[in-house]
Formats: sequence, C-alpha cells, structure tokens
Amino acid sequence: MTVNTADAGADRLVLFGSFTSSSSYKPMLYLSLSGLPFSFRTVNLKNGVQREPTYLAVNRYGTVPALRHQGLTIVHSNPILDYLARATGIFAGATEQERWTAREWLSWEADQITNVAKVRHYSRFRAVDPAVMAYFRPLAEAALGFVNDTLSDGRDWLAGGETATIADIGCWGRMVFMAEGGMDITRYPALATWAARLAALPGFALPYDLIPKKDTEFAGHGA
Ligand SMILES: N[C@@H](CCC(=O)N[C@@H](CS)C(=O)NCC(=O)O)C(=O)O
Repeated sequence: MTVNTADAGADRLVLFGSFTSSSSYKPMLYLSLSGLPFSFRTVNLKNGVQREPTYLAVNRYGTVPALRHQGLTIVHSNPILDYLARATGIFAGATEQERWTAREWLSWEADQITNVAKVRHYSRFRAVDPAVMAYFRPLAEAALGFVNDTLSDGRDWLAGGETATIADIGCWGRMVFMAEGGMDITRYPALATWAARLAALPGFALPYDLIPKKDTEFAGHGA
C-alpha cells in the first residue's frame, strides 16, 4: 500500500513515520508530550513505500520522518524537532543559551547516538559481519556513556534548564531501542534516572505504544 499524501489542510500538522523507527518516534514523542493535534501517515518501510515516487516527492531522501505544516515540508527528525519548538515555543528552552544548547545536543545526537540506532538496526533488522558490530558497539556505548556523564553533574535536563527541551526528546528518542541492540540502561544510572524523569511527563509513551501501524488522527490533549 502506498503512502497517503492527501492535503489535510494547511494548519494541520501531518507527520509521516513508521512503526519501528526511532527517527519517527522523536517527533511523535514531541507531539504527544505537547498535546498537539496532528495526523499520522504511515510509511511502511518493510514494503519499500519510502522509495516510491509519491513519498519521494515529500522526502527526497526516502526516509522517515517528514512533517508537513502550513505549506512547508520539513524532513529529518532534528530539523522537525527544531521546527516544532520554534513554531510552538514548547520544549524550545527557556533562555537563549538553553535554546542553543538544545540544538547543540541535537547536532551531537545525529553524530553519535546514531551509533546506538545502528547497533540496534544490525541486531534486529540486518545481520552484519561481526567486525562491523565490533566497530559500532563501542561508539554506541561511548555515546550513552557521554550522556550519562553529563547528567551525573546533577542537572535534570540535557540543556541544563528547569524543564525538558527538544534535546531530551531527540536524544532519548533515538536511544530508546537500546535494549534491542543489547545495551542495558542500568549500566548508565544517571541516564536511567533522566529517562524515568522524561517518562513521568504527561503524554509520554514508548514507541510501540505510541506509533500506529496505520494512518491515525490524533486529537491532542491541549497541554
Ligand atoms: N537522519 C535521519 C535518519 C532517518 C532514517 O534513516 N530513517 C530510517 C528509519 S529510522 C529510514 O527511513 N530508513 C529507510 C530505509 O530503511 O529504507 C533522521 O533523523 O530523520
């Protein structure tokens, strides 16, 4: 089945994503925590829908997620988080420094936490030569260790402020499947405490409870 790219109205947030995708979970989690109404459009990666011309017209890279809103199309999870924070002010950061620090974390996330996603992908979806795993696993563990060390200074949130930002949502969102890659969160106690703090926020849900397998309209809860 192909992807539904029908116009949902300029003001409606439309998110294209996929059930097992950590990149999709990041904006889904943002929207769920924010309580914003949106339309979810499923892109079935298993069936190769991401490479069909209909979807490539939305996202030339053939990946999920993608967001459409007010005539704009924004692709890649971190620009989407940045856009949502700018457009709504929610989870944007309370000060100019926090806002920049949050974006700095997202840039680092794309460099380093992506290794956690790779190890999970190679464990769950595509077997690779053990040498490949031997290369990526220490990088993934180092990324988790870096987050753990940062959070060990007593801060509640990655950008250092009083409230969660897109840095927390973005970093957690891509590391969420770490157990599927054989990485144990209990090895990173400060990270585990931070994850529990995030999980206590209203609207939080884990990916398999949050991302639908079919197109879905989310009413939002008006947070
Ligand atoms: N840097 C991108 C990564 C996007 C990405 O690679 N998404 C994966 C799913 S998590 C995908 O769409 N893969 C397409 C494929 O496997 O063909 C982002 O953060 O959005």
